[in-house]
Amino acid sequence: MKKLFLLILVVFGFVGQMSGQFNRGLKLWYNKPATVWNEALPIGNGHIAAMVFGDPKSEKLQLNEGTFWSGSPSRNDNPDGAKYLDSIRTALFKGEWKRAENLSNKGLTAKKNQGQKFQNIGHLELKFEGVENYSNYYRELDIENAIFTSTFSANGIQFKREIFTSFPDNVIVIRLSANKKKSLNFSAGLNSELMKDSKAINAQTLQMNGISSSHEGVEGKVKFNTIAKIKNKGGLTEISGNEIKVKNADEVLIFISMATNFTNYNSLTTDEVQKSQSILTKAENKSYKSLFAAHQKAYQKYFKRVDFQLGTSEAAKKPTDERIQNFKNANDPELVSLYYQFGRYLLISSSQPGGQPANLQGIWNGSKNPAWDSKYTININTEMNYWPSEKTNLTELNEPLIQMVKDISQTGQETAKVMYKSRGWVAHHNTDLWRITGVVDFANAGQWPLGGAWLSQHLYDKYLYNGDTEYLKSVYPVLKSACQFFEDFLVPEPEHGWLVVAPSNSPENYPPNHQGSAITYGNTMDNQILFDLFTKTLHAAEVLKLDQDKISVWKNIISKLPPMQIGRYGQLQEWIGDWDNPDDNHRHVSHLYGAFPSNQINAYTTPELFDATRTVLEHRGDVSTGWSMGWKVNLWAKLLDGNHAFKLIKDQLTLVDPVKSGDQGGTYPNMFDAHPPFQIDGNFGCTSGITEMLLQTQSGAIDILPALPDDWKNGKISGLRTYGGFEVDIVWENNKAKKIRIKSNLGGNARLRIPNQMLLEKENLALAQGKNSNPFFEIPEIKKPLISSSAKLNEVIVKKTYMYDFPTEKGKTYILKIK
Ligand code: FUC
Repeated sequence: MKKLFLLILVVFGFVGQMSGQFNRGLKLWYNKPATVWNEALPIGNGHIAAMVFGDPKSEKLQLNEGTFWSGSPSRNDNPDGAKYLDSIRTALFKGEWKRAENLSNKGLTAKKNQGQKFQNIGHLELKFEGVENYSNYYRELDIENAIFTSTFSANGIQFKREIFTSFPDNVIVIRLSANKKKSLNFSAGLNSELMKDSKAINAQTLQMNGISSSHEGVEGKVKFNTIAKIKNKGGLTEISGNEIKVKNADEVLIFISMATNFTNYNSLTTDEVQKSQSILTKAENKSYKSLFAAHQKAYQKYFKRVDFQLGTSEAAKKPTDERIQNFKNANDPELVSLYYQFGRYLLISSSQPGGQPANLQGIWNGSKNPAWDSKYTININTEMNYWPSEKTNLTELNEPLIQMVKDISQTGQETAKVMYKSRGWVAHHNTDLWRITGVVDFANAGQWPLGGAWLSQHLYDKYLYNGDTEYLKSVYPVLKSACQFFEDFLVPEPEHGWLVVAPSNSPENYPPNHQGSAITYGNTMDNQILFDLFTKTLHAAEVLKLDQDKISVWKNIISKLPPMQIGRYGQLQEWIGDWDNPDDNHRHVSHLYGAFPSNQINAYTTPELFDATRTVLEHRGDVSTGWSMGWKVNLWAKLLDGNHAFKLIKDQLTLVDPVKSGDQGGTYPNMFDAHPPFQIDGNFGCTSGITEMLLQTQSGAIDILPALPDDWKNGKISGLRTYGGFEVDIVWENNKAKKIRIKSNLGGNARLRIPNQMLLEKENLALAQGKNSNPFFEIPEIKKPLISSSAKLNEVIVKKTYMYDFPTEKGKTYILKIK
């Protein structure tokens, strides 16, 4: 007892000394308020959200509602598509690239509507009196409890602000307090840069409503209603113009409720005023304590499933922005675990069942004209947003993505028919709230009909984690219909007769010497995605015992897809020809899709392709836009090179000026990923990548610590999920796995690849032999690559590992210990 007491004293004494605050491990904190958006801190519940600035004199909450987008129900298919398709293909197969591009721009690209934009609702501003000369300023975002807090003193009084977005009650709750009665004096107002009506409807209630922008020929019809209700203890409130004045209050609670008239992608029939009022009415009479307790419980249900510790160091005593600034040269392992968990925090806060999927900025956008409309770019960015969801134990958060894919599997049928005379459904490289599926922007970026095929695989992959055939049945029609499109759309190319996607591009890269056109056919990524789509759909049909007649059709298509090719520099070719330029450092590494997120390439069964993947990554270099670096963390992990993956994390955790724009990616002071500008995919990509360094599930086994950097000597992570329904905890010491805990949720063979020998409950383990009998770990059989006679390949040397098999029973937990 005495020892324990001493230990507690030491631990708390030490942490307390650090800053006067306890447990900073899961906090972003600063010693000054935010002056610009990329310093403000995000809170949200997947439906509504805010960026909190924390200025003592003028507190600002920039507000978002997930369904507040420009425009109204709309489509954007180019109706001329079917007339142009054949001539585009003819041009392509003759190598008339520019002509193919011109024809695509004319006949396939949307005529007007290039997709709508996610818009900012506006902001709540609280202007305080008597706090001009403040000191002892501190603000934090506590991601363990999903709450913002700021504290400061002025005139000898200590002030505190606590702000969170309640998950169960769907309101933003603000508590303002001070350690002396009658100290709170401020005025509160709602404002927006959009057309609006903002007023105080009584001395406690502010209301603002407005309508979204018209954009690219689509009339803005999304109406929003925002209510801020002020409840004061002590003092009084009064109307002052469009604002409310609060005088001499002891404590104030403010509730913000927001709603729009959006019902679904083709209807705007919700009564936004009634909805926002009823949300508010349900919440406003609850106590702060009970609101917070319910919020914390709902949030932690997700957040606490994964715990990650890499240890701490002196560097962690500094404010978060300084830590990011110092990261490259300091030993600050705790910043990695914080950044990792921040990614999970962001997904929990921006993607909740019943809401919209996380867009390019999650759910946080301070502008009416955000970059790339803050929509869904589905040639990498939206997919990347959801890379961490299954493996970091957040499976429920996929629901909005699944719903969106189901929606575009409907809207995309007309696109398939009108533009390509094909059955099934298709989506290109963007979609939005209205589920557009046509070609946007210009052919060199937009003419990529694989967006739906890629997204569909997230639906299947969820099944690999949960083994739930009822669930699989519910998404199977989407997969089948995606295949149906390509059954009709694929054409044989003239040289080998391979079935190819034409026209297409390899997202968003230009092959050299192609007349400045990116329009091509048979690109490596397209072939890889289709290989996965048909293979997965085929497996689904087998599991569900459906469409047996389709199996031979799909097998036949798979056999006619182009194989992967290794070009003259030993590189995995991006295109059908050996056209790659080794000096090209384009941010997209589309053809490496086969290595990650797919599992067509790995060290054990496809060493040549593994080596060719590494060659591409070396050619492309490390530093790039935020999301590109996030992808590369995953790729270096898949290449089993933890030190290189860690180098990329250092590149990504480079502080970027919150105001200036540039072309170098990194991290803003508020830990948001900088493309630049802010784009959330980099956050999610890196969280996924760190997981891949510690645990992989795609190479036929559960790979323990496959890419552990030398610097991460000791650590532990718990609650990760793998294919086949396993949940895994790992403790490592001196770069060796010390203890592994595996919970089996589905039963079946557990095959583990581990860097050192281990015992199962003190018993020796059988070394694995042959194919893994667990069907969820099946590695697809791909065609042998074609290799250029000029290519010099390197031998693939993999660190020694031990591969064990042991049978598991559903519901049981197994402990492995170092031998
Ligand atoms: C794609 C990328 C850009 C950016 C945009 C939202 O076009 O090539 O880098 O991420 O999406």
